[in-house]
Amino acid sequence: MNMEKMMQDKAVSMYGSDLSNCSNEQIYLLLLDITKDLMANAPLIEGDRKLYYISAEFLIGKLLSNNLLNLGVYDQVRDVLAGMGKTLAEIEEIEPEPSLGNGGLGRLAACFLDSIATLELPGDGVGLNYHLGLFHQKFENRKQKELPDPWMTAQSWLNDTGKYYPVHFGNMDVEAHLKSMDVIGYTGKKNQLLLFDLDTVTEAIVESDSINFDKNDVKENLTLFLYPDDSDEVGRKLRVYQQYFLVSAGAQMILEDVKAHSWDLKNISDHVVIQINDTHPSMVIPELIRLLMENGLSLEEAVAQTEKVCAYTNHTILAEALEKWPSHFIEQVAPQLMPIIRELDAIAAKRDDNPKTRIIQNDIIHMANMDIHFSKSTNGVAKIHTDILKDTELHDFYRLYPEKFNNKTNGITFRRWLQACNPQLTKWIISKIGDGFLKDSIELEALKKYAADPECQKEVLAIKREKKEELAVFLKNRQGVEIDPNSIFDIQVKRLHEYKRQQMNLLSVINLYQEIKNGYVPEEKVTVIFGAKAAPAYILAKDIIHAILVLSDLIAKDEVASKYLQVVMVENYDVTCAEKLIPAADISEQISLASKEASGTSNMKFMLNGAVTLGTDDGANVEIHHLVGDDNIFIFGVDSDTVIKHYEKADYHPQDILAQDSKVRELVDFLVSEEMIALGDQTSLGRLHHDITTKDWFMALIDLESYMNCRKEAYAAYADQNRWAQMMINNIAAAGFFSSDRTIAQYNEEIWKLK
Ligand code: GPW
Repeated sequence: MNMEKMMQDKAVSMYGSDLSNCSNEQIYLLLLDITKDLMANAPLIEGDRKLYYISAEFLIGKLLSNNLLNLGVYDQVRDVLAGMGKTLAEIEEIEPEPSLGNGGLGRLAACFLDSIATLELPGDGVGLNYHLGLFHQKFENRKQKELPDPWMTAQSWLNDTGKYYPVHFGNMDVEAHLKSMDVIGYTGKKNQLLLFDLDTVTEAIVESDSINFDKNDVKENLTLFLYPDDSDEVGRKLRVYQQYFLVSAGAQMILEDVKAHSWDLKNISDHVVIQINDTHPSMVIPELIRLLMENGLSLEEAVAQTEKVCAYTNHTILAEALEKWPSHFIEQVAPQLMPIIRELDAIAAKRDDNPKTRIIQNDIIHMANMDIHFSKSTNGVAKIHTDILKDTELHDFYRLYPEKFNNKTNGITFRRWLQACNPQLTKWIISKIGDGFLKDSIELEALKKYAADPECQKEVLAIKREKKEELAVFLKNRQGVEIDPNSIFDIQVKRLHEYKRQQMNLLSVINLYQEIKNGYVPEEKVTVIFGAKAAPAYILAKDIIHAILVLSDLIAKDEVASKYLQVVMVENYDVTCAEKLIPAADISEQISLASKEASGTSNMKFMLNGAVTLGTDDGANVEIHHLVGDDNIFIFGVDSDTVIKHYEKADYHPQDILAQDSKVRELVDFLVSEEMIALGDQTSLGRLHHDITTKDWFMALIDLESYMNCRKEAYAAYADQNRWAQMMINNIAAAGFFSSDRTIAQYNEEIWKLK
């Protein structure tokens, strides 16, 4: 096809003007139109068995480049734009990023949709269409402020199916309105992302300049935000309304699909598999049973089919993240589910007399327990995570159902996280080993033989340098900060959580700052970059953001320290930002407390783009470590067994470390030093200091010393640029395992069995 002519014709038909006179916004809209047309004509992936990936989040990111790439017209569009003196990146700036996710779980769902379509497996995403997203993060007075994140525009990737499904809540009936987006795979065939919405939702009920709204008015607020504040009861109940809305509409749509194919509902498990993405959509189990019974199946038949249809993915061992709802919530929101949940609880009791595996305990419904009993599969998301589930967290269930447990180490789509965000590196790889790795990622291993080649080392260093310069321009435009591409880019980007230990990174930066003030002259300048949103009700996480922002300014104001050290916190970290930060990173910070990060996925993205990991043996880092070997990674810290024992014995006390180690004491006390308080909020800094010195639940201090040493080693290694480049190439070469195409092939072989 002649892309230039298509674009010209569109310019005339849409604006009555020549393409060369179009603004960037006009070009974006005409490309959106062309791309949507091409996708509308792409064949749907079909088969006699279909997957529904049901999830509260789909963190899909901007779609223009990705869709052009998968349609095979990316290069043509890029060339037409180049002829006009424009880049795709410039045009894509116009596109708003859909705000339909929060973190790794949502981004994983998006990578999976890309791989499912690329492997030509029939599988749709099922979720909700949040009008104002999670929230837009702004920094004000060095603190996080949350604002609505309206992302929907008149023209967008979203299509209206015109379909509605009735959802019956205990106190009202509503109509779920189905919207959809095409999900195009790399071979040009498509699935759908199906998103339910409610027409009566009113954005105007949200206060201006905050994310507050009347949480009682469900008809007006249901799909306003992802994860409404759950620090009070109405907020928690609103989450349950959202969840039931999703699963009830979703299950009805699935049954409609089954009937449209003339498949027999009594054998629905021959034709349908539902992957439950953590516990937010768990109520799909009793809802599906209820609907099957309405369609004539007996309770026994409906339960047996549902247990064969559903599969559950666990993404955490943190007990507080495993959802539990008081039964009176369900009684109020979806009373029709309670008799079924009670039946399921009775069946569970018959299967096991262990009270810990019961679904209802003290009138609280344990969603994960329901998932494990009534799904055919329970999987963890990295080897160590699945092992911990089997051995510790879910051990009672593992004894009951050993055959249900399996591991599916996470993956990332190389289309977005290499080809689209790092065309320079992609081109370089192709020049060395050909383009076979784009279809079969394991072929990246062939790069290994170039790791020691000085010419290749020079080439990858030059590409990294170019990406660092691109990032510098991006941050200057986005946030007005200037960073130095000559410095080491040491990056930690992920949701803010104590277990991820951004506070440990902060303490280590304080150490470097103090050393410089005491006369130490680092060999290389360092730019430490953070990006993280904190849940609005998570006070301590917001205190950590505040401390980072205060330290950032403190260092910037210091004439000597600022020569060698800069701390930047990126505002409103999102997928768009990640696509700029990750290709520019030298060091990938993956420093969670061992055992706590189920997998992590940015670790894989960084590695693929030639950053070297500085991290603990946790989550997928363990597998990265194994693949690259000791020489191509910086690992520190206590291991997961040690951590788990500390929790069992309750014998970790930060006071012990503080009493023994005066240096650590000094670093922690710096949080409430005069210098910090002069720029910061004493209450917030004091609260953080108090927590670290008295609780430190996620043990930042246990690894601080070894982290600081390891970080120094990494900086020293960087100074030897040849050795560093060798590590970079070895990391890229070993990243093939982490393609989500591999992950999805495993889900399909072992759980879904599509095609
Ligand atoms: F708590 N993850 C996430 F397990 O992003 F539900 N949000 C969540 O709510 C949860 C997990 C939940 C992340 C994990 O923290 C991360 O380790 C993992 O890589 C990612 O899910 C995808 O599996």
